Amino acid sequence: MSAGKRGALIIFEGCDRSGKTTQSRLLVKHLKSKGLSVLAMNFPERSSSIGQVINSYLTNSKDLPDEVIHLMFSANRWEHMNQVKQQLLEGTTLVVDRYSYSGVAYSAAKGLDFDWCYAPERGLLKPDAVFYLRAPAADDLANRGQYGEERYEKVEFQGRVAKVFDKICSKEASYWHQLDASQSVDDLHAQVAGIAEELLPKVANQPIDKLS
Ligand code: Z5A
Ligand code: MG
Repeated sequence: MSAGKRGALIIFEGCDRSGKTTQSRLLVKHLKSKGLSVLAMNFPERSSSIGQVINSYLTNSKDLPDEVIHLMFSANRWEHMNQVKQQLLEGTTLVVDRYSYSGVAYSAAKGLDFDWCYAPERGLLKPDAVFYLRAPAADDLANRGQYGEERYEKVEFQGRVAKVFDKICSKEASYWHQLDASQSVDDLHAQVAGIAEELLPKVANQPIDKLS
């Protein structure tokens, strides 16, 4: 990539088992095969000290008030933002498995106020594209591998999470791409790859924006 051109910040969002990890890995592989500089990331990033607390919470070995775990998920993104910005400016595209929208969707689904949930996300880097893998019905994904092992993986709760994602998707329609998660892995990947390939040259000379 020539000097001064930045990479893109690409996010995968959606309910549990919607295929985010599968699709983000495929996209990284695809972009690498085109000779592009690309890195995978995921949130929560469980290796930091904050990430380890989040991991204990998710695996049900630790309990925390809803507000506290919400702010920890957000802090986990903030602690990585300088590194993310640096990588983008160096021309590396980042493909990120979950971001601020998961933070808002899961906490608002528990009953916390939507605007309160969004507030600590403001100022984080704004994605260039969000791929929202959306299941047509809340129980469509319940028969996929390992469903139900972590704290939030219950059909009724996932339905509420999906409603919050839908609300954000309609508000942020300019850079959100809603895709039907019940399609085959290959069909989804073809759509994602097509959109990402168009996106990269478009954003290369644009400033990096912040969530507002
Ligand atoms: N959380 C939060 O509360 N606040 C925050 O700020 C953030 C997260 C960032 C852990 O996240 C939890 O943290 C999560 C939200 C909360 N809730 N829970 N529980 P995580 O990202 O670590 O969750 P995960 O364990 O990676 O699972 P996942 O993300 O739910 O799954 P996925 O990545 O979307 O799906 P997958 O692993 O790619 O696929 C799941 C299975 O389906 C697997 O067997 C695949 O082979 C299969 N699959 C994938 N695609 C397809 C298609 N197209 N057809 C059929 N089968 C498929
Ligand atoms: Mg995943």
